[in-house]
Order: sequence, then structure tokens, then C-alpha cells
Amino acid sequence: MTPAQLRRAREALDTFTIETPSWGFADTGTRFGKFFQDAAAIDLGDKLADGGHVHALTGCCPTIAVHVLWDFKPGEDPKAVARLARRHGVKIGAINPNLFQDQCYKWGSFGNNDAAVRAHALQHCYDSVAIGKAVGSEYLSLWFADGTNYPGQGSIRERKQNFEDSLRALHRKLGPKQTMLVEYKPFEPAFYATDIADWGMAYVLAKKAGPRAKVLVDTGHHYAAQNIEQIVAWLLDEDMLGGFHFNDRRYADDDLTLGSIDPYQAFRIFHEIHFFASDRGRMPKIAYMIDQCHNEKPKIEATIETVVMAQALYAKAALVDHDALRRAQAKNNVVDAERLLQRAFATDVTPALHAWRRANQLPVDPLLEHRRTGYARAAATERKRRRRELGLVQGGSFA
Ligand SMILES: [Mn+2]
Repeated sequence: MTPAQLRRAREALDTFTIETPSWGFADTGTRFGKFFQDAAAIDLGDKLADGGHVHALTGCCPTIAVHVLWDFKPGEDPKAVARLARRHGVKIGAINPNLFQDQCYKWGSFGNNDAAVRAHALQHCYDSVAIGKAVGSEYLSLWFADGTNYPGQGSIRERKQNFEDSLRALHRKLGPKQTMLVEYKPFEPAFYATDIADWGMAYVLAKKAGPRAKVLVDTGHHYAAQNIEQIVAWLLDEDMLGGFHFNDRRYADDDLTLGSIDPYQAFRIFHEIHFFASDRGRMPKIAYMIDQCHNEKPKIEATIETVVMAQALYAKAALVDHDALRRAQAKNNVVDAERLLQRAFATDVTPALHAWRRANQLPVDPLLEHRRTGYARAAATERKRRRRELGLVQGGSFA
């Protein structure tokens, strides 16, 4: 790396934070079964401790996303949870309402044809907004499992209008510092027509909901051939990109660690963001979050792997020479334009990552340092004992 590249990569890292998901530290499973880990978090306290540990090692994960039903039980004091997070050196990040687990959601939540269920779902979201205000969270992150499984099952237009009405009502409840993120997914659990199936649908609904509703791009929620960075560029240009859920996949929503299958994909997404920032003279405000559940890899190791990979790819993308790229594009010099991206991608940014970590008093290799601390071993022993004392059988709900 040249000194100029080193500086650019380090400056990029200074502004890059990634939110970890509370559910990523707990026992979770596939649709067919769960394989339990002794070190898996039992309760929110454990999840915040694990997230705090990841932040202490990486220095770039200051917030933890929470799930309202899984993490906040009815009657729980949100301010006490915020205090607990602070004790672990982190803050509560995006609030994720749960609109898919209760039996009443069999036919959907906001898209349901029963007004009483829609009202129930909306009330749960209002409660989530209130929790967000109490803990100082900036984001309400919405994912809906709503959809239909067979042609003719429901009115696609009526379900869309139900979504419009509920999202608009929810937007009115947002505090001045809160942003609503609308996530999309092409299929699963619905296998005929998911109500918010792609970025265009999420865009339309967010636009109609109000100015503080944006689109959330989960990198696993696209068809295999889809050009995700193009979607990102369009959303950026429309000021409608709210955030990301990072994961990688080979087939569908596989929840693999970021960059394990296609690091160039994540690089190209980051490139669009840096290029946008270079054109506009400002870095857009984007919530970078992880959404992964690991059944095989140890959960904290998988989280650290994703964080470290995201930092490396973000730093590489910052190295694209934008002036040279504009010149090449102006001349339709296809080869040189592509080479600028490929050269940045191929640059070894390890010196920049190490320098940044040293400057921030962080271990140069967070994963090895995590192993060296013995954190997972200690957590496994302690949590195994606690499970026994509490009479807990590993299993139960998804998280
Ligand atoms: Mn997601």
C-alpha cells in the first residue's frame, strides 16, 4: 500500500461501524433442527456481554440490535436494559419488532385481511417505538414474513394497501430521532407472493409511509443473479437507502459469514457507497448491521469473522481511484474502468487494518485474541451450569 492508500483506508475505517444482532449470539437453527452450543447466550444479559466482547475486540461494533419478543419481555424496563448494555460497553441499536411468531399471524401481520390482527401488529410496533425512544435507539427495523403461498389465496392489491395504511400509521408514531427501515425478501416463508418481495416494493411502501422511512437491504434477500450493487446505487441516488443486513449466501437466505462465498459482491456494494460519497462530497448515513444465525460455527467467532471481513472490504473499496474512474467512464474505457475496481479489490489492506487497530489500542487479530482470552470456554462452563440450575432445556423458540 502507498502512504496515500494507507491514509484513505484508515480514514474509511474511522467512520465505519457495524451493529451486531442479539439473536446471533443465541441458539438458533435451521428449519429442520438446531445444534446447540454450550457457549450460546441464554438471556439478553449474555447477548449484551457477547456483543460487548466483540466490540472490545474489534472497536467497531458499538451497538447491538434487539428483538422485542425475544429480548424484551412484557413489563421489562427498557431503561434498565439500556443501563445493562452500557455496563458491557455497548448501546442498544435497532429495535426489531416480532411480527411473525404469534399464532395470530398465520395469515400475516400488516398484510392480514383481519383488521383486528393488523391492529394487534400495529400496537406491537407502537410498543417497539416506545422501547426505542426509552433506550435512545435510532432505528426501528421492520421485516415482515407476510405473504401468500398459492395463487388466488389473497388479494395482492388489498394486502399492499393494508401495508400502506399500517406503515403510515406507524410512521406517525416515530420520534424525531427515529428512522423506520423497511426490509424486503423474495420468498420464505411465503412461497407464492411475499408482500414486500423486492426493493421496489419496499421503496414504494417507505415513500408512502413518510420521510423517515427508508429501505433496508439484506444481502441474502435477493435472487442469485440479481445485481445488488445496482439496487444500492439507485437507493443512494434516491436518498432511500437506510441500512444493510450483512450475510453471504450461495443459494438463498443462507446466513453465511460475509464474504465467505463472494467477497467481490460486498466490495462492489461498498464501492457504490464510496463512489456516491465522492460525487456528493458527503458520506450517506447508513446503518450497517449483521443479520446471521450460526448453527455450526461458534457464534462469536462467526460474528468477528464477518466484522473483520466487512472492514477489509470497506477499506479496499475506499481505495478505488474515483478521479481515474470518472476519466475512464467519460472515455468509455471499459478495461481501465474495470481494472480500477479489480486493483483496489486485490490490494492487501492488512497494513491499514493493523495500523488502525494499533492506533485504537485494539488487538491486530481480533479472532485470535478472542480465542486467547478464553471467553467462549468460560461462557460455555458458566452457561452450562446456569442452564442446569434454571432447569432449561436447550431448544424452544427460534431464538
Ligand atoms: Mn435481515
